Amino acid sequence: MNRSLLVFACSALALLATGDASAGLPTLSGDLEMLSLTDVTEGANEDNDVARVFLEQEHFEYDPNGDPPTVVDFDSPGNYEIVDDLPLVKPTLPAGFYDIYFIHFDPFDDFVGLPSVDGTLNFGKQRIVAVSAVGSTLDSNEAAGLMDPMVMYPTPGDGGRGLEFDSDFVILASDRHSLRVGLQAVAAGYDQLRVFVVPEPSTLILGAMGVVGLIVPIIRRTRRIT
Ligand SMILES: [Ca+2]
Ligand SMILES: [Ca+2]
Repeated sequence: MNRSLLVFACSALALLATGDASAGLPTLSGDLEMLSLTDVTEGANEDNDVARVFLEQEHFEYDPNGDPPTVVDFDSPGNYEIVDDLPLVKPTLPAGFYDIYFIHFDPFDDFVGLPSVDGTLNFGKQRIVAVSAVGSTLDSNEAAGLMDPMVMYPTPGDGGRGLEFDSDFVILASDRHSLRVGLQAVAAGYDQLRVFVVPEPSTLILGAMGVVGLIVPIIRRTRRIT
């Protein structure tokens, strides 16, 4: 009896420790739509009214000692509305296991007016670690393998793909659970971002503590009985 309870406790702890690393897809609101894309080059998936979001990699292990180094555009909560809001030196992405999401907004090139979208991704129990939103940064991520190998990406150096931090904006919430994006078409350009998320560590620890708290008294009780 004790033994089977211990096995159960160990299995539960192992499950919590290794993760339900992905706590499910983010909840989207506003002009965002979850849609897997296989081609994010300009013109391949155009829409004036919605930006597409998809999971590029799930639980991807990035190790800067083994993989090519890569950078991100910001890794701190805040409002990024103008170029000066971005850090002067691009932060490097720390080692870790990431779920990586891609956001793609590409209006039709013959648009009238200025198509724009505004929406929020809420990652629930996952935490946003970093965001890439400049073309050269997105290129760097892809060169380091932080992308979906089944997706066709823009040619490195394609300046049209990143955000313009005067007409576009990104807000990373202070709790790191949600990201708001406001994207606007400029000429024939398009807007792309990459978001790196990890499970909230506190939920794993609290979950493991909860299991221990439940199991230990049961084991003690059965020991007394047997
Ligand atoms: Ca276009
Ligand atoms: Ca833009």
